[in-house]
Amino acid sequence: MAVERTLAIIKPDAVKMGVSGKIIQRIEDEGFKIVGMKKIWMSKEVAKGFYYVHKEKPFFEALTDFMSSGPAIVMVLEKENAIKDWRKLMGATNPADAEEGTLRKEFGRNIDNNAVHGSDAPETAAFEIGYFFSQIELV
Ligand code: RTP
Ligand code: MG
Repeated sequence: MAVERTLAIIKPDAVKMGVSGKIIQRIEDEGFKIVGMKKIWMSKEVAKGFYYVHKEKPFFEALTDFMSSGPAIVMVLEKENAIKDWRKLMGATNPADAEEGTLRKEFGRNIDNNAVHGSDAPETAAFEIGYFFSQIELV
């Protein structure tokens, strides 16, 4: 299996709830190396650019309002099979469907406030990492 990098976000709901530390601990416990991390408050425009693949979806406005509603923590995680393994640790998009032991089960409140984000494929990971990080910020 190849060592991969993925883009993870602790979304504004989880940062506001004060559970960032717990989520970061889980990330390290599960064997991910944090190679980049920063706290940012996305503007609406930045949020729209990040989720542009969803621009035609009915939830686009609500999603980008939410993502720009407060500070978030963006991270680059590295590990073998990082993309799939991080999605697995996050759990299903809707916390109501998320398995026991996943972050969205524990910290997500509903489909709009679901605590964490993860890239869904190597191409999206490359785009999303480059969207928030320059090469010298990844160590
Ligand atoms: P994310 O991109 O945030 O990691 O979430 P995801 O891959 O699990 O889900 P995605 O399909 O990419 O959707 C992005 C975010 O939009 C909201 N959403 N709402 N009402 C709906 O049917 C619906 N579908 C998606 C969720 O907040 C989701 O995280
Ligand atoms: Mg997605």
